[in-house]
Amino acid sequence: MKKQWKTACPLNCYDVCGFIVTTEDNKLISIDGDHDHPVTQGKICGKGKMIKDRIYDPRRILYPQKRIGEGQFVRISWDQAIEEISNKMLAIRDKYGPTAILHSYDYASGGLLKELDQRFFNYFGGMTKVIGSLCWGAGIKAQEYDLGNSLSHDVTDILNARTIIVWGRNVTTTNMHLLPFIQEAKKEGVKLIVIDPMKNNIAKLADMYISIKPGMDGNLALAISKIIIDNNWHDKEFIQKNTVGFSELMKELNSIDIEKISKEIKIEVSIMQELAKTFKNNNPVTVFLGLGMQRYRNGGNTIRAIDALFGLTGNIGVSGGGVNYANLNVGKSFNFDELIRNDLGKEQRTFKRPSQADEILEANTPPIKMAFISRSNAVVQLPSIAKTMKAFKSIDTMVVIDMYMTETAKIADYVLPTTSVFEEEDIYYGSMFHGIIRFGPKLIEPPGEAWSDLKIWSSLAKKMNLDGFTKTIDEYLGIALKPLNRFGINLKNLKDVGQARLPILNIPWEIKSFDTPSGKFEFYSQQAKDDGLSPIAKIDYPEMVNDKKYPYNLITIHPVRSLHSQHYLIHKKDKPSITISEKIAETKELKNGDEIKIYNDQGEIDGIVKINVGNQEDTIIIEEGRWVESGGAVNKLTSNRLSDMGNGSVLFDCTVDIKKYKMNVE
Ligand SMILES: Nc1nc2c(c(=O)[nH]1)N[C@H]1C(S)=C(S)[C@@H](COP(=O)(O)OP(=O)(O)OC[C@H]3O[C@@H](n4cnc5c(=O)[nH]c(N)nc54)[C@H](O)[C@@H]3O)O[C@H]1N2
Ligand SMILES: Nc1nc2c(c(=O)[nH]1)N[C@H]1C(S)=C(S)[C@@H](COP(=O)(O)OP(=O)(O)OC[C@H]3O[C@@H](n4cnc5c(=O)[nH]c(N)nc54)[C@H](O)[C@@H]3O)O[C@H]1N2
Ligand code: SF4
Ligand SMILES: [Mo]
Repeated sequence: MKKQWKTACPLNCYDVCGFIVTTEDNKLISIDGDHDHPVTQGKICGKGKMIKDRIYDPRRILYPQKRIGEGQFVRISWDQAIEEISNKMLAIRDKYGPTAILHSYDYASGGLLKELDQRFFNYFGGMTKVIGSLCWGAGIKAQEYDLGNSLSHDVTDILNARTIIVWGRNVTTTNMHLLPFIQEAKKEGVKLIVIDPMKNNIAKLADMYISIKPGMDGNLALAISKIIIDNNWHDKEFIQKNTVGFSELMKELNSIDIEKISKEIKIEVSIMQELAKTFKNNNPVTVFLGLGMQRYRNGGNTIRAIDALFGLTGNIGVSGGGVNYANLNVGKSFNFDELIRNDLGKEQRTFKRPSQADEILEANTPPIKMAFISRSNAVVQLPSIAKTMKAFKSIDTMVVIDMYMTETAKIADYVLPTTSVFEEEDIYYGSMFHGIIRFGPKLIEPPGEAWSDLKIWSSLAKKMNLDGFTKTIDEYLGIALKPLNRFGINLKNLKDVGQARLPILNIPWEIKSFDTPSGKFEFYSQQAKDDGLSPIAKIDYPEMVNDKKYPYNLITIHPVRSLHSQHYLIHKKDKPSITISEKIAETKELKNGDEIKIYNDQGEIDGIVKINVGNQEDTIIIEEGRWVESGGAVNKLTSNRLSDMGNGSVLFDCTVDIKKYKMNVE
């Protein structure tokens, strides 16, 4: 009999869409949008729909696998897998201590129970774990310095703005459910400004599109701030009552040479003046910050400079304003402390996510003897594939938990097959955008012998006699929801209704009490200074401006058709489009369809030229996520250095050159 279920998209995406899933006799029939979801309102993207193809793909791993040679695996039983892995863990802990075991993970699923992998290692007595982020680390830290937290307005508040700035967020690709709200606001006469090196689809809808040189947004924000102050357009009352460090910021602004910045960032002074005037004539202004623009050496400073612009114009804590970057209070609503029990992991060492390969290779007190990789396709998604491969291959025993033989799984010693979203129960949430959470029931039986991540960790714990892993799923979810009970959200009603709106503020900072040490918005952050950074946002540059060897900036944006590497499993292998500006096309005598190589010291990749009119002149854009075997894996070219703050990545702070090897003769 056909049945319909409410659930959610588990993919690591802004939108965490509401799904209606139809099943019939333990078979998935279709995945559709749920009109009952207040933000996603019945629409979902192709990646969500394609979860079905992933689930039924014949390449799904159905049984535990043990590697017996280069690329060769044999099926083993779960008993054998659990026994051998536990024995190795115990022997390593005895000889070297628990920090000789690395737990490297990312956030591939929005399921709450997925965090229990950390509980496992804490009950084990510790581990080496990864901190920081490939994704948004620098910007999060920046907002913590300025505001004490990174919070977004309820998306409907966009209608109260008079200007919307989409600053480096590729809305139509990465956050498609923001688009209808922008369109509605536009109909009401709200002005849309887009600042991005790429003339993307949201830029094409804008009233004003500003093409900026990559990594230079902070300098633009400071230049606009200076113009605003020179014209006396700043919000003196907000500054006086709610901020600290304005005079120090003023000193930095006074030293700025607007003409020089204009040349460096490739934006005319008149455009900067027009932008500045918007903050006077068309307030309140709200900004949707993307994550791409902080994946540079100076990424944190960039976000601090933009925060400062919004602080000095009083666009923080007001309806229609806001510096929308992340929405961390979503994740902070749950009782993760009790779920994860970090207090129990007595011996802990940390590696930084982006640079973990270097740290694995350098570690000797103790060395890394074993690694667990879960919720991540690290080989493809970490910067510098060559370094990642070298580091992982240097580890005696590597265990990967995944549903597919990814290029990370292929070099593992044990590959453990896990269940997919509809084969297990969980609660789904995301800290990037909205505060609607959903319960996802188990809808179908897992294929073969796939086990949920939780069952894998619980079985390992049982084998090693670690207590703390005997609770039921309901008990774990109950613990997570405890802080929400007083707001009427508990597991029973979440299961009954299917979704709940978290009690987070629609307008963050409305009462002007900030989570900083001073309780105010901090233009000047003593914490930043104590961390060895500039206490205020300053003129700063990405690493690539110093690179004289390779002339072009390479930005490797998130793919339209895939959630990172995940959907490339299904897509037919094709060469990536390499999007270039008109100027590059002219200089290198390239036209659409030509086959080219882009390269730097680290490697090269092939692709097909696509010219995008309006793109920043020296910038090349390729989508990330392609697998190494299909030839377009962009992290062959990226660097694993760290950004200025928050242990963020510098994935976009990358330079390359171009070689043509085949002309398009059409
Ligand atoms: N389809 C799809 N959607 C996704 C994902 C996916 O893989 N596929 N991934 C999800 C995840 S994990 C994340 S983190 C988000 C990321 O969401 P976004 O931040 O929107 O996406 P990115 O591709 O990281 O960044 C892309 C935008 O930043 C611009 N950009 C790059 N450098 C600069 C710069 O220096 N200045 C400015 N102003 N702009 C710059 C690019 O041109 C592009 O428009 O998307 C989520 N949504
Ligand atoms: N060059 C470049 N590189 C980038 C980026 C970029 O913009 N440019 N973006 C970065 C960003 S923002 C991010 S967030 C990272 C993402 O990096 P990853 O999270 O490593 O990327 P995915 O390709 O989504 O890989 C997730 C893997 O987890 C598996 N998986 C899915 N669900 C589960 C589950 O429930 N349990 C387990 N055990 N496994 C599961 C999937 O099958 C898949 O193989 O990539 C980063 N890398
Ligand atoms: S990938 Fe994002 S937009 Fe697509 S269905 Fe999932 S949550 Fe929605
Ligand atoms: Mo991300």
